[in-house]
Amino acid sequence: MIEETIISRAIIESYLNELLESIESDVIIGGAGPSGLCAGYYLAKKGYRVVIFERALKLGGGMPGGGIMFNRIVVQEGAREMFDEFNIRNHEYEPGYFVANSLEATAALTDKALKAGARIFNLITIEDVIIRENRVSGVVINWSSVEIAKLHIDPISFSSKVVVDATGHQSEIVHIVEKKSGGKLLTPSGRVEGEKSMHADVAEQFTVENTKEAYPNLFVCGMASNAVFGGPRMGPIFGGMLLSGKKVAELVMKKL
Ligand code: 48H
Repeated sequence: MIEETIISRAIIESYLNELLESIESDVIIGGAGPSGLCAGYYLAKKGYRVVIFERALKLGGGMPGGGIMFNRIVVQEGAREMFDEFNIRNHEYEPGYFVANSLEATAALTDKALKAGARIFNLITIEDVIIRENRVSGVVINWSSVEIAKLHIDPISFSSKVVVDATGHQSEIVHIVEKKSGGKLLTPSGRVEGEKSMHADVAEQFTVENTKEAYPNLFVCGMASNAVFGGPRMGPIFGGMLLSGKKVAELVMKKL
């Protein structure tokens, strides 16, 4: 006989235990798009306590949508080893251009990050940060449904040694810090420089080069790097996102 109350208890207890264990961690990553998942995987694999908060119901950010809803992505020469690392099947379309199914890529990144030990909480939005002595030391979260319904309900806080903004084009966490720190970011102007128009070749390099600390203890990766440091966009080529996730993991490990 199946008892409904046991199902309820199993879900509530299991989820709350994991949430409680996540109140203090090494790294909080905002956003479970390709760069955030990739960063989470590399950090968790090395034994760091990683917590990822994702606003949406489903993971993958812009990846499952491929290019204009055609569920395919491309990576360039130099990023193909990332496909190998995550066991994402692909083929060389033209020399140097590797194409893969974006749903398989999303599933593979998610599976690897979770199995490496990253704790992923979907349906949760980071709406603020904790700053102590001019350093980011955690995030403030609420249910995404509270945000969507515009309910006046206070959030709760989670602390970590480092925070990674992997929230994509909006670079939401850095924007919060910019607003509340009065423009003291580690960017040329001290503010968010803003994303520029499409230029895939430049953009892919820019993403990786500008994967770095944007405020003490707050790193950016993926599309947030371009938005914060003023680089162009690149369309549905994802090598830069994956390499950026890997790079931010390495930088965070050095910092910790
Ligand atoms: C919790 C949040 C919050 C928040 C947002 O957009 P993403 O896929 O991000 P990246 O940088 O890993 O990948 C970018 C890529 O998908 C892309 O858009 C490309 C390559 N564009 C090129 C172009 O020219 O357009 O994922 C970010 C994730 C999303 O799932 C959001 O829901 C989530 O972050 N998110 N989660 N708290 N405040 N803000």
